[in-house]
Amino acid sequence: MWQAARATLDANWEHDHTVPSRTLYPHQWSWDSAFIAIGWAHVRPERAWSELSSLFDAQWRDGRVPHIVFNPAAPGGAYFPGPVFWASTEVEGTPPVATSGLVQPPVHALAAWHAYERAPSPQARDALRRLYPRLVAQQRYLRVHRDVGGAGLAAVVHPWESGLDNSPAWDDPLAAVPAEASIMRAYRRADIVHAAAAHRPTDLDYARYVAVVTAYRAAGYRDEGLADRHPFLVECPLFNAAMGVAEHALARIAAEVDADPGPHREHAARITAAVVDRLYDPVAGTFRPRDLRTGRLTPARTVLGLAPLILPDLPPRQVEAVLVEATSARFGLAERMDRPLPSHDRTSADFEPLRYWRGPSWMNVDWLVRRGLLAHGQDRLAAGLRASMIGLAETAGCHEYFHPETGAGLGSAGFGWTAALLLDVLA
Ligand code: 9WN
Repeated sequence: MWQAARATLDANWEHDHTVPSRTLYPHQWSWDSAFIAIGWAHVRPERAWSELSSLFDAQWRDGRVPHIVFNPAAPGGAYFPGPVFWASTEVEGTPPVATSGLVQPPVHALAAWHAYERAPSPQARDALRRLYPRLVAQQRYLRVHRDVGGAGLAAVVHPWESGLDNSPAWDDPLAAVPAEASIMRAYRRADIVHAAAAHRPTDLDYARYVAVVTAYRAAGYRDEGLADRHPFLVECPLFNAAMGVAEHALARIAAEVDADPGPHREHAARITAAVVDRLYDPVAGTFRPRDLRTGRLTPARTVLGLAPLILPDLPPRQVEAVLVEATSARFGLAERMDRPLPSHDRTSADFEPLRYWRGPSWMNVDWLVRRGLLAHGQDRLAAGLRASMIGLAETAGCHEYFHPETGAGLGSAGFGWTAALLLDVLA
């Protein structure tokens, strides 16, 4: 399995970064690169640093790290929406390379710290030192420009920013986005050439995705005044938990590169308090995204609700609640798991075992939840989840996602973060 995972990373390596998959995703993706760097640290540490630094070379002047960095050598039309659609190079303060204008969950500081811990060396410390101010700028962008709700959390302005694109968590806020027929006719999806349409978001989802980007792009991807004009604004538990964990990781990195960890500890404490205050639903006993257009928590109970467990300073009451939710019939976490961890409540009527983030099991979410379990001393549950992750790859290979009942491989074969995180749990 180690060799197969390593071979997958090698096959997806592209001069200075790793593509998520050769078929579906021929460019560089932001949070994929973070997870992938953790895997590279085990086998070729210099590639872990190349992975992260090539991504941050595309950082915008305002600090945002784009969710896609386009490879100019990839064939045009290989991915939709491509560079022409985003038109990033027409915007001031952007790098010469074409990128998207959105971000993804900020798991990069955590990844950089893990990559360093797994393969410490003078070269790695230099790479960490160079990355540190860029990671700080990434956090500052989210803290300052994206605090649309004014409570110390970052808002995502598009479902793609959550990384869990078509999660049922976004159904309510997305339903309010107009998706005119004209938009639906103006583009051709590339994803359903490579993957079964039944395993991907629907055409209506795509129409709305395009409509939301179009609104953001029309405003030059500026964040001022989002609350008054933008059709999709949500505070996501996973995204904000990642932002909090990033500050914990930055405190450790700061200590290693002779910077001051103090401000990072302060930011971390504030983010955890805001995640609990804004996103914890005491009635349901889980975390939910807050829709800033309505002010309400969104109704679906998805795996996003478990993500705040990665915060090492999550208060005991919320830790307990997440454990109850995770071990319930909805998610089935156990010391011996009989089925994989699903991305959505498997008892819910809209659970779809084949469709992307609406049911299937994903290795990166497993890895984050496992980290959270370890952070809170739940070693036996963490071991159960680790065994489940290994079992998935053992039977199905390094697929993009997995059937949440049978464990069959779904989406793209030879998927980067599956291989990388498998290496990490095997090590
Ligand atoms: C849109 C690359 C990315 C992941 C996301 C996943 C999927 C893209 C798409 O693929 O999103 O960003 O085209 O579906 O949802 O989490 O980073 O692997």
